[in-house]
Amino acid sequence: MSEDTIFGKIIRREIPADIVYEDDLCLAFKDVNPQAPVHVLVIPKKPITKLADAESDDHALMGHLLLTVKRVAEQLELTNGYRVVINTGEDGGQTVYHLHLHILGGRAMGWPPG
Ligand code: DGP
Repeated sequence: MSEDTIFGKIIRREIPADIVYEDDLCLAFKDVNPQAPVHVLVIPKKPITKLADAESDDHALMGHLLLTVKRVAEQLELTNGYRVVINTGEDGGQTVYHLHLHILGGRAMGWPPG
């Protein structure tokens, strides 16, 4: 489990966020520093620090997060495609240590990533 983060405060509604989807297990909200016309984060309510710390008990939750990405992308009408990113640890460029999946869309993405 992680230390509390800014995302924990968003889950508890202690700070505002532009929430686009919520269910019992996860929350999706707009990134405060968007890198594309559509940039949404999907996070588990369980405070898993990072992908590398997910455990076998989290199997169903991890699948739920991916299917939630699909659901939110449909809701946001990203019919031409989108990119899903999980930054993990220091070299992965992770800055908030509460697992999150970035959904980036609304423009063509480049490759390789920086
Ligand atoms: P990462 O670098 O993968 O850890 O991405 C963290 C993302 O979280 C980054 O794109 C900016 C976003 N972020 C940080 N603080 C806040 C916040 O308070 N509100 C929202 N909506 N997004 C935040």
